Amino acid sequence: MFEFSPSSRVRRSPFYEATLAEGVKSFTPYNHMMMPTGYGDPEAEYWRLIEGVSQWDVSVERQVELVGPDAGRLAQALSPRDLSRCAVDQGKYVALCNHAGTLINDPILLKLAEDRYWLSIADSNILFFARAIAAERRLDVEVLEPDVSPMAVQGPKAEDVIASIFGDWVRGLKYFWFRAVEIEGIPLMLARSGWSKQGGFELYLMDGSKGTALWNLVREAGQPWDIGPGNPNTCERIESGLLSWGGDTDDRTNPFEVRLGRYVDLDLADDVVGLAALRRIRDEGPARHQLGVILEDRPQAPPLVAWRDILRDGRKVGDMTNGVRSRRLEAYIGFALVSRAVAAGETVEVAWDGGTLPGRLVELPFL
Ligand code: THG
Repeated sequence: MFEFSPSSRVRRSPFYEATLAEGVKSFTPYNHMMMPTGYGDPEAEYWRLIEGVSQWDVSVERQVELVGPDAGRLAQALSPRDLSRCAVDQGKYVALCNHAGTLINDPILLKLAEDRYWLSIADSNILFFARAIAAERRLDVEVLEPDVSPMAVQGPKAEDVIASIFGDWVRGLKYFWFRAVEIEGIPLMLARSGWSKQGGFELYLMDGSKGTALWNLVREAGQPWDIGPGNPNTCERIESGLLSWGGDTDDRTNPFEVRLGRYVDLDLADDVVGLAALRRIRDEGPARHQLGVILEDRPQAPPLVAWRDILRDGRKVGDMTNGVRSRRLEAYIGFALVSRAVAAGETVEVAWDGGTLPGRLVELPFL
């Protein structure tokens, strides 16, 4: 094997030292940082998320902060989702698009104040994009990346752990809502969110020098519930139907193709970036849609690392964009981004080892 060359272009997480101490075994690059992807026991890490509580370094989910008198105007210009009723302390999932209506990121938007927002982004450069839109429109707003690094606490026991640290009020926190808190001198934003369907919270650390302190505080508080390290879990997120931007999307994917149409409000003003294109796509009908695919007679095959052709009657109708052996379904499953001429219930062929395997299309999510 080869080694990873450290560089100042690839930034360290504030939780880096803590994850080393936990025995992290692998990383993946994301937003010019390294995200932990395993601690050496995938089986235990999966079941800890499904049945217990898991602690994740997701500092790679960087924040793009919009601050100033026109922050709200810029947030709405970037978001084809109506933000007019988004309250301070509320978050919303948004499908950021370019002028062609192509999905360029799928962040959680957090409204911190009337003049201050964070976009908690997936793996693409929204800082440059937001600055360009702001400048072209002569908006009075600053766009910057603040010193903010999320840690996720996920799983059915996450609420007990977080309540034991911050108090029982956290049990009443609504999905994607958040509150500023401080614990042992560590400033953070506590949100109910996270990239799993097992429930949980995200702690947005607002002082990068306190990463180890925060990690250890949560780790200690979680001991009664057997907390342990984990990371965004490929198997769980595929079972749960969560989108991975850049993994399940390509350079022509629009929100309607990947089940994000319900976050697009076509009645918004024309100056929302991409809205005209999105109206046209809606009228014409998107080319593809996203389904699940189950490879019945397979495999202990490893997770997919590249898209595979999906065929019907020998002709390509789309792509399998991810794949994993589901531990709960005991089958090999993945997402299919396929022509709308193909529907759930149909059988297709998936390109595999020079031949094909039969696959059954189903609606998402699997579980
Ligand atoms: N947390 C934070 N930042 C993030 C992510 C996160 N940035 C990158 C990436 N994840 C953004 N993408 C997603 C994708 C899906 C969800 C959250 C962020 C998600 N979706 C739910 C669903 O699809 O069922 C709920 C959507 C809804 O009800 O509005 O949670 O995880 N900080």
